Amino acid sequence: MVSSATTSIRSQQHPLIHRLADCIESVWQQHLDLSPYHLPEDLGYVEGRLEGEKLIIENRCYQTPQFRKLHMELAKVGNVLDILHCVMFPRAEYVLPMFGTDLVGGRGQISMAIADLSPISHDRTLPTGYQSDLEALPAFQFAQSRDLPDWGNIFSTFCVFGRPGTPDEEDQFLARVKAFLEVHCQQAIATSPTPEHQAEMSAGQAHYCAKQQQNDKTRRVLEKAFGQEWAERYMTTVLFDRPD
Ligand code: BLA
Repeated sequence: MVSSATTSIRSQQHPLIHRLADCIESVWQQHLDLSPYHLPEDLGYVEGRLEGEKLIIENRCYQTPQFRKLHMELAKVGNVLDILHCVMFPRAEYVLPMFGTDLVGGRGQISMAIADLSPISHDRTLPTGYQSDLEALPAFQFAQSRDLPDWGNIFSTFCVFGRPGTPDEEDQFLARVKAFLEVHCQQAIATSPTPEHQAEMSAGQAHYCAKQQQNDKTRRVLEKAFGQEWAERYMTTVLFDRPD
């Protein structure tokens, strides 16, 4: 296993992943006041092997006044698997939902794409500003949509989940994620901190992370390449760490 700084692997990934990675960073830069967020030294850039193929993981991480961590991960297993994973973790003093997206593809085709703004407040509803902004977006679901696994009851009714079947659906998915990000950034910067909600939001975020840690498909890829202990550490400290 080697760790080092490197240039982005997105130029070697599926075009939809490359475009989404660029889109996420440009919306963040345009709307938010980004500061560096330091991951554990050995987990920023990681190489391993999976079934004879080289696995590369590249992480980008920032923090802002509203978000304790903005994390985007790009991963590549030879030419067989391309992954984009991104989560925006709010600071618990802010009543904000969790943004998350995950794209999995390989051999020129995206097989699964998901994006959501997931409520984590006690009543499991999105703040009213989000609700009205999201309801105003044009309807969109993949023609090949999928049912969520059991742990996926954390996602909202606005969740988009399935397989993009055409270039047009890829474009629509990209536009939807961009709209989620823009709504999220605009709502977040207009939100004032309310320390009285801190315990509730912290518990909600911990619950979201605990559910995501139940994703056996992610865990299996990481376990096969790096072993069980490493996968557990990575899932609980980098992908879905709970707030303090
Ligand atoms: C599914 N995630 C998957 C799959 C793989 C990964 C291989 C199966 C694809 C399929 O069913 O077609 C792998 N994802 C990874 C790996 C990483 C990763 C290795 O991020 C990181 C190194 N997952 C998230 C986030 C969401 C998410 C933020 O990381 C949602 C906001 C969802 N991924 C998600 C869901 C599935 C999935 C719902 C389908 C799970 C299932 O069908 O059981």
